[in-house]
Parts: sequence; C-alpha cells; structure tokens
Amino acid sequence: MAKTKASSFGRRGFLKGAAGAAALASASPVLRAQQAAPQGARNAGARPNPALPADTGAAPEESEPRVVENPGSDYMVDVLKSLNLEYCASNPGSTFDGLHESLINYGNNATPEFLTCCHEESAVAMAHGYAKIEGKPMMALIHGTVGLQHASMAIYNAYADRVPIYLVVGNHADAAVRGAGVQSYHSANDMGALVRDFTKWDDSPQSLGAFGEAAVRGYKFAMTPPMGPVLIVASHETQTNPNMQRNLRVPKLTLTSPPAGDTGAVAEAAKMLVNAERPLILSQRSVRTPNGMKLLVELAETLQAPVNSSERMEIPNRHPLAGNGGAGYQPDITLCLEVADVAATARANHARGAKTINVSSMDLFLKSNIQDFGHYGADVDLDIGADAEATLPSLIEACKKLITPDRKRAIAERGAKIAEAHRKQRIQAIEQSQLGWDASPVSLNRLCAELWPLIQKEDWSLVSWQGFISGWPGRLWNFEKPYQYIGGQGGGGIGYNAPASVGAALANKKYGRLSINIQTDGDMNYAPGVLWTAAHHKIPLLTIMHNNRGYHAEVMILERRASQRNRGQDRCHIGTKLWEPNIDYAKMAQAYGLYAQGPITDPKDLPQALARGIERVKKGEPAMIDVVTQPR
Ligand SMILES: Cc1ncc(C[n+]2csc(CCOP(=O)(O)OP(=O)(O)O)c2C)c(N)n1
Repeated sequence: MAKTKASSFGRRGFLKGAAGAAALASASPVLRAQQAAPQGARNAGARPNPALPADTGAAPEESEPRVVENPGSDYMVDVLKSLNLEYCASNPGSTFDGLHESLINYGNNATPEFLTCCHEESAVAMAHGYAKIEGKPMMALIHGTVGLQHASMAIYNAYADRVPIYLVVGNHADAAVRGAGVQSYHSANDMGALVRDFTKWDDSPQSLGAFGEAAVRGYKFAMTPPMGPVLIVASHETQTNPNMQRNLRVPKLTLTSPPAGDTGAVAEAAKMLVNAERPLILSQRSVRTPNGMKLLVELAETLQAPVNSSERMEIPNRHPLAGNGGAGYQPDITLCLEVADVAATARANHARGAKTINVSSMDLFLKSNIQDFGHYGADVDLDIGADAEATLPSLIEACKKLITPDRKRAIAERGAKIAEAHRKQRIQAIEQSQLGWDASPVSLNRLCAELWPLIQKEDWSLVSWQGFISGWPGRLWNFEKPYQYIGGQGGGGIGYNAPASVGAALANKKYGRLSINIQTDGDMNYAPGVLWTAAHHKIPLLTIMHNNRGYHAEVMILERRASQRNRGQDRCHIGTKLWEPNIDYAKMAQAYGLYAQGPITDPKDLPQALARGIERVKKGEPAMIDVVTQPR
C-alpha cells in the first residue's frame, strides 16, 4: 500500500494539483502538522510538501521577499575576497545557496573561483593537496550536516597532516524560520561539533559583523603553526537577509608570525649538537616554505649530520647528507623537527645512552579525543615548543658560533663518511631497480625507472604518496625542489590520494609544472568523480594507475594474521581483492572525459604509453595510463 502511494506521487509530481496535495497531506504527518499551525509560524507550511528535499524540489515561493537588493552573502564575498582565496571547492547544497549565488554573480566567480566537486570528501582533499603545494588554504564550501559528514574524513586527514583548509558550511540556523524536512535534516544547533575533534577552530557567527571577524580570524588560525583546518558556519538567514549595515567594514588580515625557540633552549641544543659524535636530524614537517628547505640544508651542512625524512620534501634526496647516515650509523643525539610521534625514537635513544632534542609546535595546540599525537615523549631530553622552521636560523647561528677549528675537522670527517654511505645506498637502489624488470604484471621499480627519463627535463611535481609504491621515485629520481613531493594522507585515511593529487595539480598549473600521480586502485575507487572535476576544470595531471587489483596493504595484514593462527593464506583474497570483474580504469577515465590508455600489462608498452600521457598533460588536460602492477 505504501509503495503504491509513493509511486502515485511520483507520477503526479509532488507539487501539482489539489488531488496530489490532498493525497500527500494524508500521507505526511509533517505536512498535517504544518497545515494545522498558525500562518506566522509556518514558513515551510506555505510549501505543499515540506518533507520534499529543497535541493530536488521546486524553488521556494512562500514568505521570502520577491527582491533582495543587498543580500548579506555579498558582504561575505567581500570578506572572502579579502583573504585572496583562489578557489572554492564545492558540491552544491541549499544551505549555502545565498553564498553560492553571491560568489558566482556578485563575486564574478573569481577569487575564489568555483570548482565543481562530485563529493565533499574530494572537495576537502583537493584543498589538502592544493595547500601542500601553495602553502595556503583553499576554500571548501560544504552543505550542512550531510555534506559535512561526507567531508569529515578528508578534514581529519588535513588535521593530522597539519595542513590549513578554509571550510565554510551552510546551516539553516534559526529554528523559527527553517523549514521542516530537508532544511531541518541539514541543519544543526552546533554544526562545528560534527568535526570539532579534528578542526583547529570553528565559529558560528550570528550576524554579518560577526561573520567578518570569524572569517578573517579563521584564516589567521589556519595559517598559524601548527596549521590546520578551520570551519566557519554561514547561517542561511545571514546569507539571505538584506545587509542593513551598508558600511560594515572588512576586517584586515594580519598573519601571526610563528613562534621561534627560546634563546636559552636553542643555545643548549646547539651545544649538544656541536659536541655530538653522530648527530641525526629527523625532519617530518619542518619545511613550511621554500626557505625552510634551504635552512634545513644549512643546518645539516653546518653539522654534517644526516637528515632522515620520509614525509614531503624536506631535503633534496641526492644531497650527500640525505638519509640515515648509512647502515651502522648509530646516532648519539637525534634532533627531531616537527615529528608527529617522538616517543619511540626518544625511548630507543635513551636505552643506549643517546639523547633526543625535540623542536615542535605540536604541543602548542592539542586536542583531547583523537590520538594522532601518539605516545608521550617521556625520554626526550630537551623539548623546545616552537615552530621548527622559525627556529632554524637561530639554531644554525648558535651552532656556527660554537664550532671550533678542531670540531670543524671532526665534523668534516664525519660528513665524508656519510656522503660515501649515501653514494653506496644510491648505487644499491639502482641495482635493485633492475629486479623483476620484465615481470608482468609490471614491477613498480620498472614503472618508476621508465618514467624518470621522460620527466627529468620537465619541471615536474610528484603529487602522490610513495608509501604504497615502495618509495621507488625517492630511490631513483632526483628530488630538488620543495614542490616535488607532497607526502601522504596525514591521518592514514585512504581516499585522499586521487583528489589531493588533483588539488595539488591545480596549484601547480599556474607555474606550468608537470604533475605526476602514481595512483593506487583502492584509493581511486572511493570517489572517482574527481576525475571529472579534473577534466571539467582542465587540470593538467598525469595519473598512472598502480593497479594491483586489490587493497594490498590489507592483503598483507590479513595474511600475517592467518599465518599467526596457522591457517594458511589461500583465502586472504576474500574481502581484499578488486577482481572478478577487473576494473577498467581507462574506460572509467574516458567516461569522465579524460584521455586514457590501458590496461598495460607488458612493461615494454610502458615508455610509449607514458610518453603519450605526458604529451596530453603538457597540452593542459588530465590523462590516465592504467598499468597492471605487482602488489608493491
Ligand atoms: C578510509 C579508510 N578506509 C580503510 C582503510 C584501511 N586501509 C588501509 S590501506 C588500505 C588499502 C588501500 O588500497 P590501495 O589504495 O589500492 O593501496 P594498496 O594497499 O593496494 O597498495 C585500506 C583499505 C583506511 N586506512 N582508510
């Protein structure tokens, strides 16, 4: 019976005809209640069906004025423009229709320019990738409640990665005027609560003046180390009501300079480092700006200490001091720079009488629930609560002052040994890259080795994570520039890579860089619609599928567990493999409007296919080459 009713509404159309409205009223308790309510209390009651999703129904007709000359959202756009946000990644939603309209018409769809996204998670992850290239946030405009829930994992990844994202979320905040049905479903008393555990700050301004302050303050907070996503809730009423304060000013943005380490603590650190026999620098996220890399190299060279880093670009990988100092290099002191979890390093050092210095802004901002900060660093010997990049100049200076000619000689000798170990490791990597050269499915070492000669003369940028491809680019290519590698998800949430690579490629576009994404298949399938966004907005990006036909990280984990239980591994493909049927990524990409080729199973076909992909990308469009690969 219920089914018959629903389909008869569908055929008639929800809003047409008295018979339809009467039938609907009898079926809808919400509407019955609305119709019984007094006129003034019935904003949505004026609609024939308040339960009808506003996003899919007819335009509201009821009590809104016919013409609004100076909507509040125009002022919001003035404020957003003052922040110089280049793009606004968004999946549309009626909680921000006022702001949306102002952005495209009043704001002329420029600064920020709309990016049409097929999933809120993609919108935020695109902003994540963009920020890691550009060093500043992209705006992501998100639909209330439902959109924000879709966005939440990507927000979490950015939070754990200490990356700024500028989130604006719509909300029908005023319960007296919001409609029943979808306007209520997509509203919240405390919208920020949905993601508060993993945003740096949120605000729900109740007036335009408050929006101006919140919007500028939010940008400033997002950009102050440790950086992170911030969220401003734009109430629907504030967007759509006329702005009655014509002279409302746009607050000026003044960024906070990041805190540098206190002089005494820095002098102490310098003494420990200069006197060490085998210092090691562990750098995870210390390079915030291009200058950060120069400073890190200067510190390493001053101390002739190796710099170990597996996250983002910290030091050029062919610098003789890049790496762990070689097999057997047992540090007697480790300098940790913006390392997420120093506890294990400090514990191991302490156990063998070595020391640990920590320079990090992480302790300057901490939340309680999410445990991304890891273990407590009980064995750290000197803890400097400061931004590492901002601390490097005084640390370098303090070290230089302490280096006597004797120390200089010893330090230089150490440097020569480290450089030799680095050279050997590089030769070893080249030798290892030959293993399984002719294998089919294609080996990742061959894939990366074939790609390198094709891009090495270009201004390239690797916008995907190396963690699932055994770090082959880092072992074979020459990474020199800060934008040549942006690291991974931050919070380990899969589904980051495909959209983040598109966002990073967009940031690279205006510099004419060739963006390369070596894309795992599991990650691609969370929200492949981002390929359409790349095609629609003409974002040049070469996506090379690392198509190992499964969630291989999980295959390995399950196999280990089965072995531990002595049960064999032959059934570990269940729930972990993406086969039967195999997914045709070239067809998928073509359907979204990309040039694509594949699946490539014979490694001999690689050079030509990759060259063709690069050619298309250099013309300014995204392209995909699907390569069927070894698991790792
Ligand atoms: C949102 C999310 N869901 C699930 C996981 C668990 N997980 C970790 S790695 C992984 C497999 C990823 O597969 P793919 O991207 O193809 O990389 P591969 O492991 O095959 O190299 C999964 C599902 C996760 N980390 N994040």
